[in-house]
Parts: sequence; structure tokens; C-alpha cells
Amino acid sequence: MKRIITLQDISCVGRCSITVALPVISAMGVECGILPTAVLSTHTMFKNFTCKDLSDQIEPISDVWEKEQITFDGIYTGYLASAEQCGQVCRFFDRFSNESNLTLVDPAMADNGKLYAAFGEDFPAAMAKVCAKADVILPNITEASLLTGMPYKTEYDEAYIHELLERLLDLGCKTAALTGVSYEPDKLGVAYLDRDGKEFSYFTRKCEQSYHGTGDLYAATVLGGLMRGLDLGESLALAADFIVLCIDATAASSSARWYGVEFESQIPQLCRMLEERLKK
Ligand code: PXL
Repeated sequence: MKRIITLQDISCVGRCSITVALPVISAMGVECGILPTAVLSTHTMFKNFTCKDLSDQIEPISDVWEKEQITFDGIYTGYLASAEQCGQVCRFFDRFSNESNLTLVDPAMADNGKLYAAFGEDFPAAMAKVCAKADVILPNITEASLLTGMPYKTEYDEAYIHELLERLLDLGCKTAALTGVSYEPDKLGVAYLDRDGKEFSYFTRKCEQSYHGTGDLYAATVLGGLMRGLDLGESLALAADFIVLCIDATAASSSARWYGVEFESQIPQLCRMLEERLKK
């Protein structure tokens, strides 16, 4: 069984980061180790929240893993607590990434044109350095514009998306995949470009509702697919189909917006969809 390590926060309530990555990646048949980078009462979209930064644990934990010769088939990072912590995560990549494992960076820091509340203006540049270490990065359009300095647009054409992808590759990653891409009012999807010039896109029906933590759920599912041997396009498509199921399953709930998508009920279906894709 493949083993991955994910570096992101524990938001105790609110379905994001590690509370999403662990159940989803485990259900997909991949061992999911965690390196919690901070503990929060909830994610930072709630009006009140506590945050205990665990940056000082990253190095001692890494030291012991190295001594114990623990290795990872995948390294996956999500929300990071500060610009300084981004530097520590870069060092983690230097120690644990190699030719035979896969690194996925979800630069979870912004949405709908705005940086998350907890971050200062220096954060995107620090996250860009984390992206430089990755095989695959998975920003949304807001994050991509902050990482590249390109303008954030809500109305755009394929040329804008292509240029964003090219500029993301300039950061140093091997493949840039952009989420939340839409060229038609009722379709939403993902587009990727890699260093060899390979392009891919996949679209699903656009759901009306939007829930916090969906990006985390998407990234965790993509990583699970990659670790099980799907290629990137198949993993991105599987994750997109799963998100649509989860959003549909959540739509009946009135308090859901800040509590995240009710992915739990859709895990059996995710496992079935994964097995079907693996058979092909
Ligand atoms: O879903 C991204 C995320 C993860 N973790 C924390 C957050 C957010 C987004 O706001 O606040 C703590």
C-alpha cells in the first residue's frame, strides 16, 4: 500500500484540511500520514477562531522520520499557517521529496478574488516558493493570479487560462492544474498544462451551491487517484465527479455553508468510481 504524508492544519470542526484528507485518502486505499502544521478551533471563515501554530514541530518530527528512514510515496500540502511556515515546508520537500515520489501542492490561500483573512500581503510570494518544489500544483483562479501577479478575472477566455497556466509553470512546478475554470455558464472544470506542453481539461455540470473546504476535498481526491495509479487527467476527472456528488448530497442542508460538504455519505460511491476507472 502506498503511504503519503500531508502537511496542513487540523481545523477541529468545519470539514477542511486534515479532517477531509485523512478519511478520503484512507478510503481510497492509501495510507495517510499527517504532519499537522497548526490546530484551529475551526477554519478561519468562522467569525471567531483559535490558532495554535505548530511550526516548531516540523523540524523535530522530520529529524525523527529521517532517522527512522521513513519514506513517502506522496507529499501533499494544503493550507499553511504563515509565510515562515512556507519556508519550513520548502525544507521538508528538500529532505523528503525524490525522483520516485510525487509532490502535490494545493496553495490554499484565497478564493473569490480575495486572500484568506489570516494572511498578510507577503504570503503569496512565500507560497510561490512552495509551488516551485511541486510536481503538481492545484490553485484556483484567485490563487493563480496572486501567485503569478496576473490580473484576477471573473470573465475570461481560453487564452487567459492558458497564460495563467504558463505563468504558473514559470514558478518551477512540473504541472499546473487550475480549478474553477468555466467557459460556459452551466459548466465548471479544471485545466492543466505540463512542462512538455501537454494540455488537458475536464468539465462537469456547475452546481449552484458553494461550500467551504471544497478545494481541500478536491485536492485530497486527486492525490488518492494519483497514488492508486490513475494518471493526472483521470484523477482530476474522478475528483470533479466526486465533488458534484458531494455538493448535491449537501444541498438539502441549510447550515452547511461553513461546515463543508457532506462527503461522508458519498465515500462508497467514490470507491466504486475509483475501482471502475482502475479497471479500464
Ligand atoms: O479550506 C482551506 C482552509 C484550510 N484550513 C484553514 C482555513 C481554510 C480556508 O479558509 O481557514 C484553517
